[in-house]
Amino acid sequence: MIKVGIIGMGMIGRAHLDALQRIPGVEVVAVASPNLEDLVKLQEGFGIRHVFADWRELVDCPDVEAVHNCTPNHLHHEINLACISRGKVIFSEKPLGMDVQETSEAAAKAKTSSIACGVNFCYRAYPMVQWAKQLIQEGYLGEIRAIYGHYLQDWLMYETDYDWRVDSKVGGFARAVGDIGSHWVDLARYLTGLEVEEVLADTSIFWPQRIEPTSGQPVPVDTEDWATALLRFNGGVKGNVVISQISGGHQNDLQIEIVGTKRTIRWRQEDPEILWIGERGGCNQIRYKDGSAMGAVAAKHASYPPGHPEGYPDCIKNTIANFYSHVLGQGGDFPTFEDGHRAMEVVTAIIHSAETERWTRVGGGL
Ligand code: NAI
Ligand code: SOE
Repeated sequence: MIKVGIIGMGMIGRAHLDALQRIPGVEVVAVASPNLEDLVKLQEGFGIRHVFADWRELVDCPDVEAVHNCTPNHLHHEINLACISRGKVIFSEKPLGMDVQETSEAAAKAKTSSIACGVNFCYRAYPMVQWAKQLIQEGYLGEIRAIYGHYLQDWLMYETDYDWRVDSKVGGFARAVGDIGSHWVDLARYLTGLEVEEVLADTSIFWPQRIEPTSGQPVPVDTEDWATALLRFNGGVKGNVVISQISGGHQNDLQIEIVGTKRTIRWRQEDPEILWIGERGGCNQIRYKDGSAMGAVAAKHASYPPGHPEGYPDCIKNTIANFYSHVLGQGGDFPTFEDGHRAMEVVTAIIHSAETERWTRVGGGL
């Protein structure tokens, strides 16, 4: 059994705990978060050996072999590097760091270390995304011409909506683009194997101040609610993406459409069991998850039979299962720190392009 510790027990830390309990060969032995009272409830409820108020104690705990970093963004880098330096497996939440300086350092350290280092770009691991990737690799779409889509949310649409992500010191200089745009970019890269080379972007802060709930007072906001970006991928492939956290009615609406010379496919996170296939003169199709008909890799990501819907907790579980399959030497396709750095390079170029109102080249990886 690989002994795992989770740092940060908010929304996603609990999702990691849930996922880890569904994966053979791993055992959660420790959790860390500032609120010890909550942790004690988790300890009793799930039989977790150690609880720590300070993440450093968890990283130093000799019982812990692998760490899941589920803290707010400003803590990702320090914790990830502490794990690598202690030889502990690290699975970090996204974004990998606050800026490209941090993400390039983390990716470089991960590359030269023998430690497994993963980042939770979880949307890759839905069965229908896996199947879409397989279809693209087999040439079912023909040559790729364009990639476009959006990632829209509405949970920050009012002036009274507030979260640590709004504060650039905690969330980073890019909010909507870093928080959710990074997922879209990762998915585009993962599905097609293409890299974004240049961007031309426009961003908006629709709420230059928001009401901070603890004080009830307005505070200035310096992170974007919105971005539109034209993208140039390598090989002349065109793209565009709309990223918004103020679009009423869109809760977690990530959509990606890929146009090839033969066919087009579309996948949408809020209807994850469906893949739309468009074909001129070919009766467009809506295809549903069915492990028996999708090919071995995609089928491995479907834990239940057709007609038994799987969703967000399952894609987290699949992502983490793939990571531990790699850790256990059984092979496993998972998002690496290099992927985390690549996504941050695109995020940075989008914000820079909006500031300068110019086409901006994206850094070229490590
Ligand atoms: P959250 O605000 O719900 O939870 C953050 C947790 O970290 C809280 O329990 C908080 O007490 C804890 N924390 C704060 N300071 C800490 C410290 N010094 N040491 C230990 N714990 C500390 O936030 P949420 O939504 O869980 O997000 C956390 C991270 O996960 C973010 O980086 C976010 O981008 C990422 N995330 C990724 C998702 C994905 O789909 N891959 C989904 C949701 C979040
Ligand atoms: C909030 O915007 C959030 O939880 C992001 O932090 C996640 O990465 C995304 O998957 C869902 O929305």
